[in-house]
Amino acid sequence: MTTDWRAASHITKVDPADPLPGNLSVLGHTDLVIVGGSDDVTEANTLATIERITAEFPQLPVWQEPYSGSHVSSDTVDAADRLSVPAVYNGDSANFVDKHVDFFTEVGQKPAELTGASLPVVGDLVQSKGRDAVTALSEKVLAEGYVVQNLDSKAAAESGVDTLYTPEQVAGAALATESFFDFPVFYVEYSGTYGGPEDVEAAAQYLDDTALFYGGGIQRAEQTEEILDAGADAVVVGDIFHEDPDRYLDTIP
Ligand code: 1GP
Repeated sequence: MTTDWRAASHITKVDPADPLPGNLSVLGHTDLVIVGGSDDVTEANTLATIERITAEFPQLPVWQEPYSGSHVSSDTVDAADRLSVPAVYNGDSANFVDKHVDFFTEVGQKPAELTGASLPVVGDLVQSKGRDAVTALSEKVLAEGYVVQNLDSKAAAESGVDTLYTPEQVAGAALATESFFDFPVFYVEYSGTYGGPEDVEAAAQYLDDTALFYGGGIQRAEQTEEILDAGADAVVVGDIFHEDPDRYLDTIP
């Protein structure tokens, strides 16, 4: 485990809508936890999941990856180290531009929620507290340039993806992520199926400062190694953590 996310090579994606394994000790072997899912996510289940993990592993970085502003509150912003927000290149335009403008519009308009319902609701105080809360959120936001490469995944349905990118397009999206958008993370997402190293190799050639994450279908240490050898900074392991914590341990080299 490392406390610097930029040094992470093994990441666990925890779905707040799925039950956590009874014994969380396996998370002692991962470098970063991302709490997010594509179905039935709420602010309450997100917060409960983050708090359960940070209570057991106070040094482990934990990010919240919301797909709606309704998942975000001052409590989740306080509890998570970062708020990672996917921008999906091969999704519909709503998932690259509109959704994010809507997200920040919504966040900017809910100072009372962000500051907590117990605060006295008096004009300037709430407004200034609200602005502080929005500022705190903005400081934690981290954009992820995303390419979703499994059409059958919930991630594809959620982000309006109906076309896969060629490796050349993945390389172009990676180059744009670092040189144009300046996002700190580029994420090759095969959620639910193992995509192999080809897209990772294509993306890695253009990434120096931007971290390259690969997620999807990792079940064995050999796959983790293949993806890291292809140039990824980190693999993201999801389903198997919920399904079988013993087999999850097999994803760690
Ligand atoms: C999902 O990339 C992650 O967002 C991990 O994928 O669930 O297939 O491991 P899996």
